[in-house]
Amino acid sequence: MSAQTTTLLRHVLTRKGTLVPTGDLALILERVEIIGKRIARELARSSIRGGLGYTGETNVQGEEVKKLDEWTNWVFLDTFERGDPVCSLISEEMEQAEHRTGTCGANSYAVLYDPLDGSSNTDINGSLGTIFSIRKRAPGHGTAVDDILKPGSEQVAAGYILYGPGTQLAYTAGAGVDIFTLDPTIDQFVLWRENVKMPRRGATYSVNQGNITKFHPGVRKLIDHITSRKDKSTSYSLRYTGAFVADFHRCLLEGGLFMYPGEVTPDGKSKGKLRLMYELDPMAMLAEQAGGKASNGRKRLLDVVPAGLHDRQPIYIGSADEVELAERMEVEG
Ligand code: FBP
Repeated sequence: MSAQTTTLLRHVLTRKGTLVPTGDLALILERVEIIGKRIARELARSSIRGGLGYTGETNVQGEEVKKLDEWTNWVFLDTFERGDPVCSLISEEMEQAEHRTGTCGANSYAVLYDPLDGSSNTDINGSLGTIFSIRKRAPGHGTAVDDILKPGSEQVAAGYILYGPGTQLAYTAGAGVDIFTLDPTIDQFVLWRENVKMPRRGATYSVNQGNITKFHPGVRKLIDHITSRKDKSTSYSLRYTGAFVADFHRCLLEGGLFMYPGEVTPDGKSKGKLRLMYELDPMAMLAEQAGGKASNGRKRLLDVVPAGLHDRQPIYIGSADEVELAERMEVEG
């Protein structure tokens, strides 16, 4: 093993300027790392172990639950069984928060997560992800969550794991974005890129264009403009994997724009599909830490006050130039 190899734990313990004490951060990310390895291992063989398909249940989002959605949620609960300093777990797959009252000391945290992002890709061996957000808990909060229902700017750390040809983990704790690759020969997440900077402009956009008639006309105006091919700045290519984590990862490395606009409803309002607290806020923190931007089409995403644990918002995230262009085009009216 080369001396240059920096494992995730070593990196966290030596990182300066983080929003959360490195000791606490190390204890939490050590658990996240285990979760990533358990999920990556299972995804590699779930097709031959009856792990694909649906459970027959419907989740709090009103979506049919995939067996892997349920199993990956269980992996979080199981791995954070002894979760100190984490005392609350909030999941896309659970209506209520799960509290570990035994570990709610003065210095405790909540982990908000989407255990399996891109669920429509599970049965076609497509890219998948896990998204996590870490927030500090206020002392004496008990089982209430008021202290968590705050703007994303109050997160102390965030990240995701991408299950693709390789498994990669990206995180920020307020001191830049770092990416690690799971090296199966030593079963360790090893540092790949440090202090990643998102290019100010990209050449790709990601959107489910099949929904174009449901979006605000500003979205069509934006897409018509960036694909009008008048010059280099209007010659974007469409890339859409069906997994937010994978599309965001491309923006982080190569620039570009991911959007999941609001679907205009008869009352003229538009509500996005993606969930604010455990899908959008963590990615927005990563984007800003890498020099990119994130907006709900009207304002900075990290300033949005959640209406509830499972609140949804439209999202425009990626390179600063493209997000600013989307806002100027009034994509959400
Ligand atoms: P899940 O967390 O349930 O997978 O939902 C999120 C997601 O799958 C994103 O990863 C992806 O970008 C989007 O929904 C795809 O939605 P659609 O199929 O409507 O384009």
